[in-house]
Amino acid sequence: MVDCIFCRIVRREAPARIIYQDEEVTAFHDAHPQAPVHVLIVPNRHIVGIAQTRPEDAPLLGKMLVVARQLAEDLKVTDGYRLVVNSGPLSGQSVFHLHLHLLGGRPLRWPPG
Ligand code: DGP
Repeated sequence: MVDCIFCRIVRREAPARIIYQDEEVTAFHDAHPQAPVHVLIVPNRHIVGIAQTRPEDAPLLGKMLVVARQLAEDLKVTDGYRLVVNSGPLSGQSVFHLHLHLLGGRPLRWPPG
């Protein structure tokens, strides 16, 4: 069993505001929100990051996007939201369990920093 904060959130051993969970993915509010809506969608299975995924993970990755789209609707940010995956230390990835950020509820500048 991997000792990882997001694994512990998935197993409900660490506190988090979980807003969606099924047998494959869990979504919860980010502890340090960068926008009025900032949700993380993670696979329940420990995967270090997008760089460590395999072709067989395509359905799981698709599922994460589908859940993000549905949450964007549920959280009423369909007028503008952004989905982000940081990969590797130069990107700012700080938690090494794959996660998709859903950010919305404010104007989002481009390019990101
Ligand atoms: P990244 O920089 O892409 O690795 O994003 C990690 C995000 O995870 C960051 O926005 C803060 C969030 N985060 C870190 N630890 C926790 C935690 O224990 N609970 C929750 N809800 N979010 C966390």
